[in-house]
Amino acid sequence: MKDKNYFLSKAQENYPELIYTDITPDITDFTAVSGDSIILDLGQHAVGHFSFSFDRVNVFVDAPVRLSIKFGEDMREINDDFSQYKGVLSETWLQEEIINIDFPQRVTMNRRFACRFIKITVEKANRPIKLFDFSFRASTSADISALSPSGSKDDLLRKIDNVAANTLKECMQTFFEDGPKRDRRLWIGDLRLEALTDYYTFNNLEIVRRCLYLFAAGECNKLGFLPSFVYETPYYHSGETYIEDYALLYVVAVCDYYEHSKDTDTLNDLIDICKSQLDSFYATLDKNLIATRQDGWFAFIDWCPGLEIMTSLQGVYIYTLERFADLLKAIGDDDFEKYKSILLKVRSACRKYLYDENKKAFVNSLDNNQLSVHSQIWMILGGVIDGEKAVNLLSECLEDRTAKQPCTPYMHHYVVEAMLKLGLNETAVQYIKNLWGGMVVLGADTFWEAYVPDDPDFSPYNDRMINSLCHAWSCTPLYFIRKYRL
Ligand code: RAM
Repeated sequence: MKDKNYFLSKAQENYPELIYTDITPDITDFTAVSGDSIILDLGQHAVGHFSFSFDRVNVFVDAPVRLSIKFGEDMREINDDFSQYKGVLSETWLQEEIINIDFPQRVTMNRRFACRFIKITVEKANRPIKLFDFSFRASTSADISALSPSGSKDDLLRKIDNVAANTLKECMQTFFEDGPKRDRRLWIGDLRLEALTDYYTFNNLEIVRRCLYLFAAGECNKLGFLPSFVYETPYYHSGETYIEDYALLYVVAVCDYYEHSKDTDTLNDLIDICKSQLDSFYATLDKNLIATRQDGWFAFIDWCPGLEIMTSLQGVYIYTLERFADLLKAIGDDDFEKYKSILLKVRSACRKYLYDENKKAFVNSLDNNQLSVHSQIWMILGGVIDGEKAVNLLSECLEDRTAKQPCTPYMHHYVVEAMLKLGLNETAVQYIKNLWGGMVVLGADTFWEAYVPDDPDFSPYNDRMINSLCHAWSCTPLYFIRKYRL
């Protein structure tokens, strides 16, 4: 019987092994009095536990010593004043600890941190103290020895490839985390992109299977959709948020996995869940086969303020239908005809109801007549429009300053995918160089959760300090570079 316990036991069978590395920062010791501070540089982004030794200098310590220890994914974060934080997510994600140490000892901090830089400030020491033997025990389930060179002849693309591989490596722990600083959980949208990139880097299929099974064990909502995230640590907990586009992308992640691995056992375990996600979505369509808003309903698409998402969501649906129908055909499943025929009907409904002939774009009342890059991209990816018409639409909307533009590398991923689908390889290369290359030029060791070149302070959460600077969904340029040999 394939129930929650079965799926959780399969997830457990695929528990990946963590690989540990001890990193020693550039500075070996630090003699200090109250008010002194020091910044350690690990020389790379790392996820793990920090430890150091503490002793007196001459006179015994006299009283407990108080340190504040701040972890920054970059130097900007180290210099930020966390007391000024005004974002919408909890400030407890900001990585700063106050610790009191009673007497000379080796200190290993309990909590896991994601950082490249560590700033230690001596808040109070009654006598001079010495801190030394700094060490950071980093973990990942990515086997770096499995990584082949990028193969690109282009210097910047090779750098981008390298930063992307680091990003994925850092997010690969005992499951695919969205960000090792925040939210440290498994989201479907991130999983799909991490898995794709994993196939071209570490090829750790265990972790992909584990994550697919963790969602299979999730509690569906009233509409029948999988949760958009699950927690894995310290015990399994199915998330409370339901995102329809993510539920669909779960199906795509299964298709990607099967295409890459040809693992029929896992596919057989998950195929009914895939069908149920598409059937649940079908139930939300109106008589014209266009999706309708539901109670307790949420679609993500991108963190773009004020973005209307109905057309994009419909595009994600057709994109998923197409991938799933192809999969069913490949494995000889009798339901192939059913999904294929829905696909064709829904696609023509989109042409009829979502496209504006005058504006020559997918602009409609369902989205309050908003023009967005997102809608155009998802209609292209859904095969609603193609050829020269699609090529023109794509370049016009990207240049149109009145159109809503993508805000996250997650959405930029799908822009690049659309370009490559239309055969615009050179345009895709330029786009990757501008976007991900822009972060490289700004010194990124890993790719950021959000990046808007004209607005360096952009945050989906109303404060840049909480942004994750090593974010799973940003690792995909590597996938494009390697798959398409850019
Ligand atoms: C944020 C995270 C995560 C993403 C969701 C929708 O909380 O960045 O990666 O999948 O949004």
